[in-house]
Amino acid sequence: MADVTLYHWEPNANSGKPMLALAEKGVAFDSHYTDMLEFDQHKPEYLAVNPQGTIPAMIHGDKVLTESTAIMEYVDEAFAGPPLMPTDPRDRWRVRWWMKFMDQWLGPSFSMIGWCTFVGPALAAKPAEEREAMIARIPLPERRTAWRKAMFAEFSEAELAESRRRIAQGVTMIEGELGKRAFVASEQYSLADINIFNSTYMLPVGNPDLCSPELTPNIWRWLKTVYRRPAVQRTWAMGSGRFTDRFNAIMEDFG
Ligand SMILES: N[C@@H](CCC(=O)N[C@@H](CS)C(=O)NCC(=O)O)C(=O)O
Repeated sequence: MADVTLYHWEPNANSGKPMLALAEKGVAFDSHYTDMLEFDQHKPEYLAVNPQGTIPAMIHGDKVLTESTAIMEYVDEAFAGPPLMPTDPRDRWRVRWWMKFMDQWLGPSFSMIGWCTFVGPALAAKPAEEREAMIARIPLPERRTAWRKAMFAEFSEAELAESRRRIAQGVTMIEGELGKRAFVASEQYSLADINIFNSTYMLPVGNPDLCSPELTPNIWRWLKTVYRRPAVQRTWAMGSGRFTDRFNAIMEDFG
């Protein structure tokens, strides 16, 4: 046992990043499912691990590690197993370029649309005072703002339109890269693929107008290849299936 504990939600977005990296490396970990919709990430037990109140967080021995992309890089360097960074400097640059692009520019747009279409509505049935109390417990002011917008449907049309624009542009860019090589950043599977896959596998479900075998054949090939990796299958078995079941069904239909 590698003495690793991971606090995570479903195997997608930021939580899915260290989950998939650990699985690729063959590192067993103690899984703490932290239910975002129950606001487990703002409860005192979790704030004692990560005072910022965001998931994921990983404990390795006596070290507490936060920030999903930085955790993946740590996992790749700290454990044996197949390397998740290429060796060529330009390929390594490309991995870092895409992870920065995802974390700073495209990922937040996927997140905004997800919060608006899934997270907010999932909590809408709770009385307004209960939702206010949940918001009051959030440690970071910017997260309080985001949660308020999600829970009270306050994202503006302009914000949503910008997120949709970024997602459409991001899909075009990823499709272009995957036309040049087997994986996003190099000929080998890397942290960039893990990062991008976690935010894009729902595209065929939520945005069939942007991502389909006909519209984005390169993304489709890559989605199928990544989906079939044993590490992905093992990791997805750890989730509730809330998101992944719908993608599984599409993969079965289209093969
Ligand atoms: N930059 C952080 C962001 C973490 C983050 O925002 N995680 C989301 C889940 S994908 C979260 O904790 N949301 C719940 C909240 O903000 O209360 C990372 O990459 O780890």
